[in-house]
Amino acid sequence: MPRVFSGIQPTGELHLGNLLGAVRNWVEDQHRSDSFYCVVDLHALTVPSEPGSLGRQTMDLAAALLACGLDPEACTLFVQSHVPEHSSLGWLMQCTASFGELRRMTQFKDKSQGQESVSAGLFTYPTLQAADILLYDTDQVPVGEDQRQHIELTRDLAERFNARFGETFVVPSATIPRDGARVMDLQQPDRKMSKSSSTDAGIVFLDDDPAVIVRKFKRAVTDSLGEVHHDPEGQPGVSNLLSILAAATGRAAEDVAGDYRQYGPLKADTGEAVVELLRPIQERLRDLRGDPGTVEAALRTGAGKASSVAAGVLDRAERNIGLLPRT
Ligand code: AQP
Repeated sequence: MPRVFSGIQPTGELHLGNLLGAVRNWVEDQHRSDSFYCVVDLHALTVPSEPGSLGRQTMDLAAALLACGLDPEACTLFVQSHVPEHSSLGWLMQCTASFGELRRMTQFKDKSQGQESVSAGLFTYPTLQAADILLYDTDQVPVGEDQRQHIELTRDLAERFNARFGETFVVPSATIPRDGARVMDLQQPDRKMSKSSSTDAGIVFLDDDPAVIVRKFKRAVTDSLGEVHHDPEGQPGVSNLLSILAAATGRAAEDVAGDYRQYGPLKADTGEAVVELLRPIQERLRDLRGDPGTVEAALRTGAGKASSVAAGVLDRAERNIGLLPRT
């Protein structure tokens, strides 16, 4: 079975982009791969947050992932800081990457823009992400389109390390879905839907009320062309709706476009399809929020399984790079 690894930051509530771009594929992969899914809380430290909120957000995100269908019997779900090997290998990766290649990362440019103070961690976090992936001898990394550049960097670092210090890491590949790979903000369709957007109107959160979801789609920004084509460059708002409807109903966006001539019915049907997609997830999430013991137990088991793999790979990397073995 291929080994799969992916992670998600507890920087806010899970949204439709996270679900369609990544988490839905994780749920499918857990039955056909040896899958490791990680709530990457150390990555969340790279941007400022309310003191004391990170633990709560980590628990809530873990509950949301279980509600989406991750099954602790079928996959390994854990919290990054519970497996200290991530930080240790992160340092080896920092020393493998160059300043120039980190400076080229577009996510760093996006996230640092306009910030008063930018942490060194935000600059180096792709090296910790590389460590996260490489620690599990990962074959495939299911992610949204925005992560493609970071997975390319991970591959480069693995190949460089292997060439300098001998075969150490499996070189992973990204798996990116056809529809839903880049869900755009409903109010600013030229920007990806993101937890940290300044306004909520363009983001569909997993536990938004059905009436709120329908309203957000009704108010989605489109254009004045009055035609329905899947053309992300020319009609970004309309194309985003088509991609979401396609991803929610398992059809191709170009095919869905043929069903519509006006924007109103497209918005209404997309809103309804998303409400139906989220309904069972919301029910499970309500139950899990009232049962923190179940979430904690899943994370405890997951950390144990993850540590046993991570320890072996870190040991291999430390020996190959030449660190003195512990006796
Ligand atoms: N809009 C999106 N469309 C498709 N996929 C997306 N992903 C994120 N946004 C979209 C995918 O979700 C996974 C987890 O991402 P993350 O939350 O760890 O980090 P992110 O990509 O930085 O997501 P956000 O929402 O934009 O968070 P903030 O605002 O904290 O930076 C990844 O596989 C990602 O591709």
